[in-house]
Amino acid sequence: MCGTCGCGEEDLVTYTKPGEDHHHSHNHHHPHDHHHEHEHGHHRHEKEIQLEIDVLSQNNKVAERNRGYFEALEIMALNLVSSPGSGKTSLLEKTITGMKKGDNLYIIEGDQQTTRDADRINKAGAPVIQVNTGNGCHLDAEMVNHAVKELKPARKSLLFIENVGNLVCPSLFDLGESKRVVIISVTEGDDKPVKYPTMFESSQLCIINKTDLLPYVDFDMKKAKEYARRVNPDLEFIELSVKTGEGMDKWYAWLKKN
Ligand SMILES: Nc1nc2c(ncn2[C@@H]2O[C@H](COP(=O)(O)OP(=O)(O)OP(=O)(O)O)[C@@H](O)[C@H]2O)c(=O)[nH]1
Ligand SMILES: [Mg+2]
Repeated sequence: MCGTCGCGEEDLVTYTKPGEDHHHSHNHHHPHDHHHEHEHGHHRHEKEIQLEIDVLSQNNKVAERNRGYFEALEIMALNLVSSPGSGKTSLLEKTITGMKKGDNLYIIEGDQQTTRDADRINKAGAPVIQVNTGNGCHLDAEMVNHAVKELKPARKSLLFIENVGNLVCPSLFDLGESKRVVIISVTEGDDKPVKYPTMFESSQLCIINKTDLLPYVDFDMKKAKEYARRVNPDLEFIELSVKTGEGMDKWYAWLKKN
């Protein structure tokens, strides 16, 4: 899992709404335990595996509670995952300004540090909360649970959860989302789906962004989709450019039908 990245140091997690001071999350039960870090050998290995199982099963329990909450309020929660810089925040900014008024949008922003993305979303005009994961490389269900309680998304709203930019760890953590959307950009290379299969296996939609740059990069669209279908035959695709707006209509149509 992510035993080397330092994730799980819960004291470092903060929640911030633009214009408010951030606060730390305390008294928040989590089975992460870092005593094992100085142990070595076989014993450590077994303990680490057990720890991973515990962490993921605890996460799944909270994820199911989140899912129940979203279902009860008829909220569609989308978990946006990608490597850093594929254009998640840009897509959300454009979606906020591009969708009709009355479409209730709420955003949870996940990043290791800074409120830069939440500030961008705030400017674009949607309610947002920033979760800073400290050393962590992914959002977990408990963080989303906490953030949702503060954000209080309305009944029948659309909740976007922008995960920490990372193609590996976020794939393991169910947040209770209705759907998972993986975003790749054409500058990243067309072989990402086979190199990081878990993310593509666990997603329902793949957005291929920055198509305006296709003339300048070696990105084979057909190959990228073929690689992705190899790991997930049911994956849907939308090609778009947040920059030019080309393909954004397909994204809005997907949001409407789901
Ligand atoms: N050419 C081009 N650039 C884009 C497009 N979409 C986003 N960008 C640029 O890509 C860069 C990263 O965009 P962000 O929206 O910050 O990406 P992100 O996925 O939110 O990044 P992290 O939160 O750090 O993971 C910015 O400089 C954007 O302007 C696009 O469609 N075309
Ligand atoms: Mg971002």
